[in-house]
Amino acid sequence: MKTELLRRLRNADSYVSGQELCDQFGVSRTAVWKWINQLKAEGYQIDAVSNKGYQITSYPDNITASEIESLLTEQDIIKHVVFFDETDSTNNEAKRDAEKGAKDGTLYLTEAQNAGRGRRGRQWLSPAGSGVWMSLLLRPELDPRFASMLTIVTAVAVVEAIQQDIDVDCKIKWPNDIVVNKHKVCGILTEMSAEMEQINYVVIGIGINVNTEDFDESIKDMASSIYKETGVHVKRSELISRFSKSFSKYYQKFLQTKDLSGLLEVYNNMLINKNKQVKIIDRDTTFTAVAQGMNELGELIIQKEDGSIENVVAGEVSVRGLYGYV
Ligand code: BTX
Repeated sequence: MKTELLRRLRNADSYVSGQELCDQFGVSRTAVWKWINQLKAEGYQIDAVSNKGYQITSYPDNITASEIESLLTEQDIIKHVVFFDETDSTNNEAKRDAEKGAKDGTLYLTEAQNAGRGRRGRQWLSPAGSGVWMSLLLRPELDPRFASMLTIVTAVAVVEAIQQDIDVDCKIKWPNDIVVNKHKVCGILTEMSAEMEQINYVVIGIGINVNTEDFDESIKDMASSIYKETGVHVKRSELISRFSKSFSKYYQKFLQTKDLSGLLEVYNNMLINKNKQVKIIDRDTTFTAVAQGMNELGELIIQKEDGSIENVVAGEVSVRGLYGYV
């Protein structure tokens, strides 16, 4: 009921009368009043005027389940939100729940992670109150070979969600680091459980440094936040809602084609490496090439110094700028 009340007040142009709320939800005025007080305690400023009713005048930077769910519509990929004040890792939460049968479209979200994970066993620092640390559980009918492409779909949706709200030059470092002014503001970790030809579930973990002001010594040279780079405080719930809408759009395209052709142009326009010289770091060699763009399989097309064209695969090589991370 809290979600529905929040949605009703959020979507109203002006005051909503107490009586209307009682009728809509089939509860007493005292019950409505209690829910209003709960919202106030969570930081929503609500104007209550006799004979007029209630109106929200200011929203806190909350990422509770009811806050996120009140922003979703039928078209959203996110159907249900599970929120934690703190957890080890939302990817772990999603995987634990998936094993117990949790549904496609469930989002796991937390204020802080004490064991946030990056790729290949790396750590993802996830302090309280300033970031979006979330994992989306999906159960696509898809050959497991294609699952890693979901990371690319996610990267495009995150960039679109960030750029819809603020004027910022947000880019993707192939395959899926999201950077602003050459600093990493978001990382994505996709994990999967599958049989030979069928996916049981995919968990897409997304960490976005949104309003972070200070970074740990170990990452402060390469990491940054949207706030640090732009001076703009972004409401995290609205960012998540925009992400959900963008992701839903590109995910539908992806499921139709089972490759990245539907978002190739968008992705390549976001690619910071495009037409730039990069260092390709292979298991036993490092060489310089020009990155030409990504193909529909998610591979990076490069032109080597001898003029030959090659496609390199994420996971087998990594890419750096000539003079640093980007
Ligand atoms: P990655 O392996 O590309 O990045 C990890 C590396 O990034 C670390 O080794 C460190 O150098 C740097 N790093 C650590 N924390 C941060 C940070 N907050 N901002 C910028 N750089 C950082 C990227 O892995 C995948 C990250 C996914 C994180 C999400 S959060 C929700 C979900 N739960 C979970 O445990 N992981 C995912």
